[in-house]
Amino acid sequence: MNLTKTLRWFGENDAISLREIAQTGATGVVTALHHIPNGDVWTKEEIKKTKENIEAHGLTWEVVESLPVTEEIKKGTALGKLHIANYKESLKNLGECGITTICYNFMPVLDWARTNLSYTLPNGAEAMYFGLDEFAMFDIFILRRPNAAQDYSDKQVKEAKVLFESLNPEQKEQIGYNIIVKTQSFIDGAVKEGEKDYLRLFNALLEAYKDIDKAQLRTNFSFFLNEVIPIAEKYSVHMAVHPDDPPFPLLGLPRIVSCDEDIKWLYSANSSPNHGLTFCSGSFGARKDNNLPELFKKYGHRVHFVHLRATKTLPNGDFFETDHLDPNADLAGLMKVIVEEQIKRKNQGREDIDIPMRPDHGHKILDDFNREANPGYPLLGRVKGLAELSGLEKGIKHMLAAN
Ligand code: DNO
Repeated sequence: MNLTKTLRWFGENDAISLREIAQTGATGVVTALHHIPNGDVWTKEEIKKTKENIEAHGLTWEVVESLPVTEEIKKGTALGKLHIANYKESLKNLGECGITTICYNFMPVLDWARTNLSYTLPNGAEAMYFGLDEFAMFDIFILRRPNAAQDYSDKQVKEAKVLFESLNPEQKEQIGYNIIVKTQSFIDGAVKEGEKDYLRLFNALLEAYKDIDKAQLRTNFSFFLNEVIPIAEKYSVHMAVHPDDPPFPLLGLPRIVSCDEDIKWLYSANSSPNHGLTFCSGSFGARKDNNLPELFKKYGHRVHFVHLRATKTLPNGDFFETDHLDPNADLAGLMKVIVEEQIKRKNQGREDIDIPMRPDHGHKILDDFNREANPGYPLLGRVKGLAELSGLEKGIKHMLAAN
């Protein structure tokens, strides 16, 4: 009984190779067919090529992250229906190729968001940071989203203005580019690398959601689930939705996978065990009312994939990605509950005991400063996280005599 250790790999364009991943202690890889445009079918031929490549390195393709849900599906348009048909085809093909855990998200336009990708920690390592004032500044003064100021308090608008006026043009450009392009393009987001007019394009993408509130987004999500989950059941595939990161609304967009009440809704929207959650501790953990061990205790029976990462929230509400085992984040408490869930599954005779997990993100440390990596995915920082979390799991299992 072990959590299946994985690392994320971004395909042949990733500066980190499968040969290196094979040496880290991970036995599995989390990846996607990044070369296939969002909404198109993943053919068996393409799936097999990637699978064989991974297996040639002694690894297994454990999880797809992500099989992208297009903006059209999230908006519930006619083209979205065609994309859903393609999605089902991809699920069938993946299931038939033996790849049965699928991570995806239902966040409109913007997947994860950070305002600073290289926040220096006291020991010289770099982490990623989300600043509320910086984000407000981006929204109101850089993006200039119509009526954006209405979403913030007067104090926040004032502070955002002061911040904006203190930055030079390059810094302003950088922050917009990071939020819209740099953190999104490598995960197949809506705006691609090389897009010159990204501010305008991004505003247009946001504008398309002006009539979609939380209730409507939930309706569109339910529709998607009721279409794809029967296919997941038929091909023994587990769908695992990723929570919102950060877990609160941004840019006037609704967010629907952020907290206890959302997960409750999510599970009730479709009751199949093939429909569940990617439990991302870093995403849920950035909100004070989310108690990680409690949430897992409640909803762990339908968790199909685990992302382990710790965040530290500052008094002003900003947060940054701290050490995986930072005592403030209680990942030890969470790991204990995960192990208990494994024991439960074993006693129930379930087959999905070795839940796949990956250390989510990592600090930039040591030799990471000398090589390329996507934001959040430097090799050594993640390997350190993987080693720490694996030791934690082993120690807890030893104490509980659970093997
Ligand atoms: C960022 C990731 C997310 C995640 C997607 C899953 O590093 O955690 O982009 O992969 O939300 O669909």
